[in-house]
Amino acid sequence: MAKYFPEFSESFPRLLSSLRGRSVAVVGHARPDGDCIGSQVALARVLILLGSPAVCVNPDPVPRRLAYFTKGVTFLGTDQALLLPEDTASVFVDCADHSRAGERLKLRFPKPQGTVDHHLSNGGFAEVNIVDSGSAAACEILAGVFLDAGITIDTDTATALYAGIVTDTGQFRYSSTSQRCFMLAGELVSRGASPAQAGFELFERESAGKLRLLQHFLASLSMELGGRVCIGTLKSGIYAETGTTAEDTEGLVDFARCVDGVDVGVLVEEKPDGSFKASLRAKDPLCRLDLVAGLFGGGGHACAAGLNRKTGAGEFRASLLAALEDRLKVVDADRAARAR
Ligand SMILES: [Mn+2]
Repeated sequence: MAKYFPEFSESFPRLLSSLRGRSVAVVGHARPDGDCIGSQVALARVLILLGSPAVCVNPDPVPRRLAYFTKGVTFLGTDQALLLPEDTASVFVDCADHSRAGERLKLRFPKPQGTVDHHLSNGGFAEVNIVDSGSAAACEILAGVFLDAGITIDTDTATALYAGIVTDTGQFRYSSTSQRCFMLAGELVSRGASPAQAGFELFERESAGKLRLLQHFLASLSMELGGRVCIGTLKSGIYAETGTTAEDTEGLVDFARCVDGVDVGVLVEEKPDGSFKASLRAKDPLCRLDLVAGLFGGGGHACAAGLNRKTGAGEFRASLLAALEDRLKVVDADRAARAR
């Protein structure tokens, strides 16, 4: 009996049987986070257990703090993945569409056998789409469908899944955190995942440079739209100056969001070539930041979205604030309607 995801009780076993005996690439997105790495590792470990030679493929290296969660699996970069046998199947995890893994991997795996994802904007680009935007994490979906299908979850798989749930729920705080997250986290702990060890690896191993980066970010913060939007910028060259890398930006935007009265926190990272990346975070899913990011070619979740632009850093701040101002008017109208 499917307890956690009855809607996938037919499709997930169908995905597994389509992969049986085949080599599989479990593909994740660029700049991978805990949910991406956790879901890649967990699915690859289960496929290996079921007899399919599976490897993880990611356009970027595994971040230092997530290496602990990769036991028993191999990660390949894009160049190495292009050398995989022609008939290698693919499953994309935590990716709203397969371009999130980069254009070269999209071309290499044009018609994936499966996707396991929780992004609102995932339109279902694979043969079997295990997509639920009501889930806090791709790891929540995987944990549920594994248990529903009676698949054995060993300690290292449980640990990888737990890491994904704990990161994508903001340590069980974000609005996406449901009773199901706690039930599944409990099942994973009963199978050997250690909240203390996972918490240590994820949140208590920051680099000293991260604190210097945080100082720069906090110094750059400015309140906009009457204190409802808080924006911080990391100037190009800041990584070299502080001895950090792009992975050290993880969590910075939460300092912008967590201020009382702020609806949306923003982190803008400027790059030497004039391109930039923006991360948007909201407290309330009514903000639908996936729609705001979509105006600039990005996407994501209602409370967490992002975008990358090649040019236009100069004008971006004003355009973004105009878009957020429009969005917050809709939010205010929605809130007023709910209060009535
Ligand atoms: Mn995720």
